[in-house]
Amino acid sequence: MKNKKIVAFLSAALLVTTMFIGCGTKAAPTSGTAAPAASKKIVIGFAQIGAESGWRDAETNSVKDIPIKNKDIELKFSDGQQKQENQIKAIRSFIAQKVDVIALAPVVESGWDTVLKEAKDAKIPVVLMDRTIKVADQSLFTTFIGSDFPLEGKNAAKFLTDKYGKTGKVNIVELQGTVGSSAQVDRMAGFKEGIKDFPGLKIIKSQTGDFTRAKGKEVMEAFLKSDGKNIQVLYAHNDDMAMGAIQAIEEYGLKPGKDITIVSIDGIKDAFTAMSQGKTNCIVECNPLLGPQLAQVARDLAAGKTVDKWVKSSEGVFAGAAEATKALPSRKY
Ligand code: GZL
Repeated sequence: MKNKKIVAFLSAALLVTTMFIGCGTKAAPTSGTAAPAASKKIVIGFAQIGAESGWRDAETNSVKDIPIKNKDIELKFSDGQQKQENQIKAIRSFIAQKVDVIALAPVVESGWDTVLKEAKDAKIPVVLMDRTIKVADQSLFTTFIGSDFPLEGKNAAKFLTDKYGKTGKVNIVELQGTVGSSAQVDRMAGFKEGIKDFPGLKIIKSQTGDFTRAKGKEVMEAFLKSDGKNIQVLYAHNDDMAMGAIQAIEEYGLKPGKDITIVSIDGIKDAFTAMSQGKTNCIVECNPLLGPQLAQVARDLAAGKTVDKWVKSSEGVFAGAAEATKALPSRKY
C-alpha cells in the first residue's frame, strides 16, 4: 500500500511539474502582457530651402532616401520655397510635432536665434545642412553637415592664378549665390583671398544670380551688354548660374570656355557635360549627397552619443575636357 501511495504522489508531482514547465516554455499568454513594442522610429523634420538648383534637388533626393534605406527613421519634409519665414514656420511645426531631430538648410545666415532657442527649449537638437548660420549662442545647433566654402572659393581662384600667373591682365565677372547665404558670403571671400596677390586679376562686376540658371543667364546678359569683349573670366558660385551664363555667352556670339574662361562650384552632371564639350573650364566640387551623414547623426543623437560640431564633406576640383569626360560616367548627381 505504502508503495502505491508513493507512486501516486510522485505521479501527481510529475504532472504538476510538467504543467509549470509547460507554462514556462509556452508562448507568452496573449492576455495581460503587451506584445514587445516595435522600437520607436527616429523622426527627423527637414526644413529644406527649396528647389533652386540641380544641386539642391540632389540633396533633397538624398535626404528623402533616408527612410527608404533606414526603416528606423521617419522623415517629415518641408520645402521653404526660398523663403526664411517658411523655414521658420516649418521649424515651429516640427517642434509642435515633437520630432526627435530638426534638420535645417538655412537659406541665409542670420535671423535664426529666436526659433532655434524655441527648439533648444523643447530639447530638440538642430542639425544644419549644407549651409551655416551666424548665431550668438553656438549651442543653438548641434552640428553642421557640409562643405568648406572659403576653400571652395580659394580653389576656384587657384585655377585662375595657375592659368594666368602674376602677369595676366584679366577682367573677371562674378555671379554670386543667394545674398546673405553662407555659401555666397564665404565663396566670395575665399575667392578674393585667393586672387589678392595677383593684381592683374580684377573683379570688374559682381552681382547675385540667386543660384538659379535663369537669373544667371539674365545677369550674364547684362554683364555682356556693359563689358562684352572686356570680360576674360566668369566665376560663378554654382554650376546652375554658370549654365545660364553659357547660354547668354553663346547668344552674344562668343565661345564659352574659350573667349571667356569659366569656373564654377557644385559638380552637377550638366557642368561636367559642358566641360567635356570645352564650354566651361573648371568645376570645384561641393557634395550634396548628405542624406547618409544626416541619418548617422540622427542615430548617434538618439543613442545619446556626442557628434562633431562639423561633419565635413570631402570633395575635389576638376579641370579640362579630358577630366570631365573621364569623370562623367561616375557622377552621381
Ligand atoms: C552649397 C549650397 C548651394 C549650392 C547651390 O552647400 O548651399 O546652394 O552650391 C545651392 O547650387 O543652390
